[in-house]
Amino acid sequence: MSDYSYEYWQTQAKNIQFKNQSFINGEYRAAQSGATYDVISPASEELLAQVSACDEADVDAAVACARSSFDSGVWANRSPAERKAVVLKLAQLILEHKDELALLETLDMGKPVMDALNVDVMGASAILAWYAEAADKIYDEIAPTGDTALATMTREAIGVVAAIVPWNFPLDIAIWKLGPALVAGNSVIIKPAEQSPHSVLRLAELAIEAGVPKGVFNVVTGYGHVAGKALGLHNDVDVATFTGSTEVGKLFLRYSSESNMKPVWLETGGKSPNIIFADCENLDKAADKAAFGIFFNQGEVCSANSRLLVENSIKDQFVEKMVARAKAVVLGDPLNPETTMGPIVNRKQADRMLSLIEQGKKEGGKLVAGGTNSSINGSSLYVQPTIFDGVNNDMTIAREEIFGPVLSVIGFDTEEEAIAIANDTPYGLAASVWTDSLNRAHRVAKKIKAGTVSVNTVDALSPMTPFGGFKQSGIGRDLSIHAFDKFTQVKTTWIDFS
Ligand code: TXE
Repeated sequence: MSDYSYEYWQTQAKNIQFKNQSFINGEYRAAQSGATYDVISPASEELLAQVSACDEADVDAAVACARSSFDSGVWANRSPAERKAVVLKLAQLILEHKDELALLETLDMGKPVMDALNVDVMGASAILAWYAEAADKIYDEIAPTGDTALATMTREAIGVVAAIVPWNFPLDIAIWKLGPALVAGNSVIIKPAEQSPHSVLRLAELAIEAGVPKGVFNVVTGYGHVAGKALGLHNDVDVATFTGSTEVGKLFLRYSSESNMKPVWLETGGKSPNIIFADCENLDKAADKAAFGIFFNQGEVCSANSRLLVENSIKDQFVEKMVARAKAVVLGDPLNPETTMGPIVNRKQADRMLSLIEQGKKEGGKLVAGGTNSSINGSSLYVQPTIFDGVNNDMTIAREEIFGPVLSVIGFDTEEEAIAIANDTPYGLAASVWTDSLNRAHRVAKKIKAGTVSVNTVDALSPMTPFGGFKQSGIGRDLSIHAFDKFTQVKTTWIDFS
C-alpha cells in the first residue's frame, strides 16, 4: 500500500515554494521589463503564481549566456564520461525530489498527482539516466577509403539548443530534449509552456547542484508568441526543437527561414487510430488499454488513441466494455490519490473540447458516455470521459485533435477498410492494432503511416525507441539514440597520407 494520502499531498501543496523567474547563468532573474503573467490552477481556477513574462531582451540575455558557456568549452570540452557522471547525478536528484516535482506538475497542469509521481517524474529520471549512460558508449565512424587516406566521421555538439515545450508532460518532454542535448555537450535554453513552468524551473536549480556549469542549462519563461518566437527567430540559436500544436510547429519552420536557417525539429499533433479486429481474443485487455489510451492524462496526450476503429461484428460488445471503463474513471481533485482523471489544463482548452463535443452531437455522433463537464472545488474544467459511437471518419470529432478525454468509435468490416480509415488523417504519430493473427499484425503494421505502431498494446514508449511523427505530426524523433541526430552535426575529417 502506498504511504501517500490525500492529506499528505494537501499539506505539501500548502507549503510548496514556486520558482517564478527565469533561470539564466545559474540564477533566477525577473524579466528585464518587470512584467509577469498569471498561472491559474486548473483544479480550482484560482491564481496559483505570477511568473516572469520574458521578452526579446531576456531571450537575448539567455542566448548570449548559453553561447558563451558553449564557446568557453566549460561543458562541451569535458569528456563524455565526465558529462555522464553529472547527468547521472541530476537523474538521482530528480528521484530525491520526486514528491516536490510531482506536486509542481500537478498544481500547474492538473494531472493526478500519483501519475505525475509514478509516470512523469520516475520517467524523467529514467530517461535522463539512459542518456547519461549512452554518453560514453556511442562510437564515431571511419569511411572505407582504402590505404592512402583516413576519413573520420565524428559527431560534434551543435551549440545553442532552444527547446520549446508544452504543458501536458512539462518535465518529461523537457527531459526528452535536455537529456540528449546536454549529454552531447550543448548549451540549452528551455521555454516551458505558460501554464506549466514550475517543474522545469526547479530542475534547472537541481542541474547546478548536480554539477552542470552555470549558463549551460537556462530556462526562459513567458508567452509563446513573445519568448518562444524570439527564440525561433534568434540568429544565435543553432537548433530549435519543439513539441506542441501543428500550427505553431509550422511557425518554427518560418522562423528558421526568416533567420539563420537553423534546423527545426517538430513533434506536433495526432489523431491516432486504435484498430480492434474481431480475431483479438482478449477483448478485456484491449478495452483496458483502449481506455488508458484515451483517458490517461485527461486525454491530453499527443499520441492519444482518439479514434477507436472496431470490426463491426464485435463493435456493440466492445463499446459496452468501453462505456463501463469510462464510468469507472474517478474524476476529481488531482491531489487525491484515488483520482484517476483531473481537470483540463485551462479554460481555453476545456471550452474548445466542449464545443467539439457539441459539434459531434450535431453531426450525428451517438453519445454513449460523458458529454459535458463537472464542477469540482470551484473549477468547471473537469471534462467527463466521453465516448461517441457511430462516428464516421469525415466528422469533425474524427478529424480534429481534441486533446481531451473524447473517444470516437468508428466501425469497419474489412482489413483494407480499417487501414484506409486509419490513414485518412493529416497526422501520423501513433497507431495500435489488436489481433491474434501474426500475419495480420505484420501486414497491418507495415501499411499504417505512423511513427509508432503498437501491436496488442497502446502507446508503446521507451527511452530505447524513437518517438515522432509521419506527415503533419512532425519532423525528427525524440528518444533513443536517434535523438542525438538533432543535437549533433557530422564532421568529415579526411587525412591524405598517400
Ligand atoms: O499549444 P502551443 P497550446 C496541441 C493540442 C492542443 C493545441 C493547442 O491539439 O489542443 O496544441 O495547445 C509555445 N511562437 N498540442 O495552445 O500553442 C507555447 O508557449 C513560438 C499538442 O498549448 O503549440 C508552448 O511553450 N512558440 C502537443 C508551446 O509553444 C509558441 C502538446 C506549445 O504551445 C508560439 C500541446 C509562437 N507563436 C498541445 N505560440 C503535443 N504534440 O504533445 C505558442 N508557443
